[in-house]
Amino acid sequence: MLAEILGNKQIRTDQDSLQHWGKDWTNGFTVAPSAVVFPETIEQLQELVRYAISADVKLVPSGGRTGLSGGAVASNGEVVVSFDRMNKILDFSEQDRIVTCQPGLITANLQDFAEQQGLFYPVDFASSGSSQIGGNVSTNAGGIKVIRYGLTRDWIAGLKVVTGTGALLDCNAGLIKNATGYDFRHLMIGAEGTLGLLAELDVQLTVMPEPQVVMVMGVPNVGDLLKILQSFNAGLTLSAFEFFSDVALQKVRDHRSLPAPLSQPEAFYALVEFDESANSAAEAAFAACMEAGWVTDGVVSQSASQAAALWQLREGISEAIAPYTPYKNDLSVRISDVPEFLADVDNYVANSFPDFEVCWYGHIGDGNLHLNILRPEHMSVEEFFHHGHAMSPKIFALVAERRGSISAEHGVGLLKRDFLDFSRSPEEIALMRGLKGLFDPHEIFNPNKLLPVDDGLAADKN
Ligand code: 2HG
Ligand code: ZN
Repeated sequence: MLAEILGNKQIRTDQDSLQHWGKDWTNGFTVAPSAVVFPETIEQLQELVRYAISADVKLVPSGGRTGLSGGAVASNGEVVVSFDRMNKILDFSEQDRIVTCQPGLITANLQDFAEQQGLFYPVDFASSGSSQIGGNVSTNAGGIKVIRYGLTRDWIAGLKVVTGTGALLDCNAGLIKNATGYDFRHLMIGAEGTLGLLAELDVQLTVMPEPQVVMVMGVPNVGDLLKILQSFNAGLTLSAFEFFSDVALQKVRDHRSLPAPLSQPEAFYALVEFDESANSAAEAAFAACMEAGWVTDGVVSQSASQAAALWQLREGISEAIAPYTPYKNDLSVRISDVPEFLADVDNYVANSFPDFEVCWYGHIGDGNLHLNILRPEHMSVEEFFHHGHAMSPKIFALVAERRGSISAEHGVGLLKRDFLDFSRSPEEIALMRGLKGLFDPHEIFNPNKLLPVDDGLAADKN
């Protein structure tokens, strides 16, 4: 009985709670957990696992529920394990610059804590005000500063995890050097809650960067974006290199009533961020790009608030297009493959669904494109998703042609589970299954996520 493990206030079974905690930001999946629980200690996590084994109950770990691949959706009577009450900072070592925290800590609270120490936690994205660090670890979250600082994986110095037998593993303990074999820490990062319940995290902080300057440029030809990136990279260290199309800009401007950044619209825009001291190098790169005709105009922030206002143009897009119930995709190819890949996807959509509007944006400096196709007003959500389903294998085939990834940062979850073989080989998937069996022998964690259903059939690629 759950009530033997947890207090009354730590268990909810009312419909509103089940619907609230039983899903993330992904649309289109049934939401039907049997209970939501709110453990507060590692011991309670272990007891929950033992209970799940004995009662044959499945557990769905749940963080800030900002995921976009259905990784935290509970569709079939599972117990949702919310980390909302395991949200504390437990320790900080000034010498090591390591914060030890619980997995439910909100990402923005970690960033604020770092700042209070005069330090910096560099993984950042639009949903950092709601997402939890445990969820970030589970998807190896990327975001807007990867080009300079890397992914969540690069900042996790250690973690504790409760495996599917109830055992507690203490992985790496904040060490810099550790040559004692397989690093289970890295296996848990990006595992989407399929191998264990994260119990504690050691997060590395770094030095605070200089104040940042943001520049937005108008770019008529998407193919020139990489030339612009190269030109900036040659002269300075960028903290971000993002892009968005004019379609995306119009949506975010309408949604937030924002002014146009430039006097004339362009088909695409590049947003770059850099240290204040790199200002003149950035101006020189900008001038070279203008000279070459890759860029037609630009605007540079003169203050932190102007920088934040320019960032809104990029970070507000996802929210602004949500009412269009878009067909969403989060893809990556090598940076050098981006222009051709993007053109191939554009051609495919234009030829197959001429009245669909494509809204491109993303972390182009990482080769990571967010492809959102907007539902036409006259079309029902059902019909549109049906077309989306038909589009997926075609688009993923274009990804696979370039040995790219069908999920760059949002994860596989339920959404892309049946398409995993476009990015991972049968041998890899078999090894993944083997690992799942080792860490979760009773199959209690996050059922049906990440790994394709093992029916012996390959996903339909036609
Ligand atoms: C972003 O970069 C997020 O804005 C969300 O990863 C992307 O909604 C999306 O497609
Ligand atoms: Zn993103």
